[in-house]
Amino acid sequence: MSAVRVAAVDLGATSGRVMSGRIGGDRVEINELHRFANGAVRVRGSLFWNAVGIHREVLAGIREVARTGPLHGIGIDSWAIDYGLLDRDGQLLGPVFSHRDARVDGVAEKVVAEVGAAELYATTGIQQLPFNTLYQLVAARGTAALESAETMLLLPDLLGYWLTGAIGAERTNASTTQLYDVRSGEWATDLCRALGLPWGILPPLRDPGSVLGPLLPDVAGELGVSEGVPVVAVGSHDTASAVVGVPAESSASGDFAYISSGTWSLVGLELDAPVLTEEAREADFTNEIGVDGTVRFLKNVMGLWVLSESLRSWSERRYADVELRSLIAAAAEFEPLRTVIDINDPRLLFPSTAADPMPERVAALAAEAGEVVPHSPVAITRCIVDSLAVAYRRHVRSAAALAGTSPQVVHVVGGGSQNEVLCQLTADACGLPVLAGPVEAAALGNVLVQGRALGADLPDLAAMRDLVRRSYDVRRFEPRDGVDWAAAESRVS
Ligand code: LFR
Repeated sequence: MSAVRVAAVDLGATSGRVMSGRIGGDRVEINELHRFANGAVRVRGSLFWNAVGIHREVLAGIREVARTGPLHGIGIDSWAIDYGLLDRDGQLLGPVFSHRDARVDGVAEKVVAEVGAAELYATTGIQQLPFNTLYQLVAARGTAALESAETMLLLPDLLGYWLTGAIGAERTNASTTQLYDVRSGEWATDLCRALGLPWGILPPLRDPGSVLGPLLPDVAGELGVSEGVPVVAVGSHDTASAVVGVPAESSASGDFAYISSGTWSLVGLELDAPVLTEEAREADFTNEIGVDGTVRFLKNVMGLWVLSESLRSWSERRYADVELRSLIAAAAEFEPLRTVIDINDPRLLFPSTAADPMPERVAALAAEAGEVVPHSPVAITRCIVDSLAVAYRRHVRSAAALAGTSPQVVHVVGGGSQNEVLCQLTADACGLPVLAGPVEAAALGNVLVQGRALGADLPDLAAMRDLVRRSYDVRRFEPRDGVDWAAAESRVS
């Protein structure tokens, strides 16, 4: 068939991007045509996303893709978990909360006391993150917005609704909410009932690759594009799209480990069935749904957030020489594993503020753990990358043990794949080769799933990954000896 050209919207916590993606001539190509800054905004003590502003930027990006060539489809992926509520007229009911808002403090513990951790895991198979949609909804119980809500839409579904008028919940993202029954593939309505949540607000599920519908006539008019342009449900969870874009040679269950590395690091395996054992629950692994019915068996690791929030804090305090590249370069020369901390400590979750800066939190965690306390930006940066590598080692190994597989390679995709120092440390820590890239794996996954829906000959994930391998180079990092990572791991509880 002739080439397919689509708009891929990929939204991250700190930036949004709209790419043109083209599949044709045995290659997939993407071009970033629009990028905008994103971030949560604090209003009267709460943290919100500017959803309407994001919609405006999405429109600007699609317009740019349409201006520069044919437009056959549109797909949207973003971070997971956060949602908007619609009233019975289909209007947004209040602002969209960020999962880093403190309203969820203590809620998970209450829910676990009510329904039991084992029951919760047996149904949903989801890691206990304090901000899961389930806990956000429980925190919102009794609020005017939740009481008058007709529909809950996760962010990419909300943006898709504004483009097409179609209501639904794309499955890869729905599976992250802890409101989804991973065994039956339906919403966990019994769990909602038990917690007094209005389960009727959960919209019908849809599969990645299905079509939401054509653009609404007024949207098409505003964009100056044909009304027939379809919006395709891609793996709308950015991690699901990123895993599609992993250039693995074998797509057999559990054959490769991946780290989708950005604000968060998602560390795990692609499997063909969930792992819901007691051991998996104790290790607190998540079973999210991937494209084509796969399971993303992974662990959320706090990721480069800790470093980017530290950088923000230093630059607000006008420290000299806190530019990322030079800090990372200096950190590479710094004493290895001098300080390691539990990089998933919940105290690192919330944005850095002048009153409670991120670098000081890192230092406090080190002090609490009896580690050498890092003070300088270089020492703190080294502590963060070492601690990330220790976490990657632990989770790659336990994912493999829990799933009974032995991956021989770790693919690192996303923005963090450009951090060569961290990639090398990851190879060293895991004792496995790291293949780094592509940076834009999520956008590629988005384009590939759209491409297939629009007729490209990509029968399965293996075919999609072949195309990525043919189109993008990866960098290989071999594991080096000489540092005792096992001992470092045992220093972190
Ligand atoms: C990554 C990600 C993670 C999710 C976190 C919060 O961008 O989507 O998978 O746990 O953001 O939504």
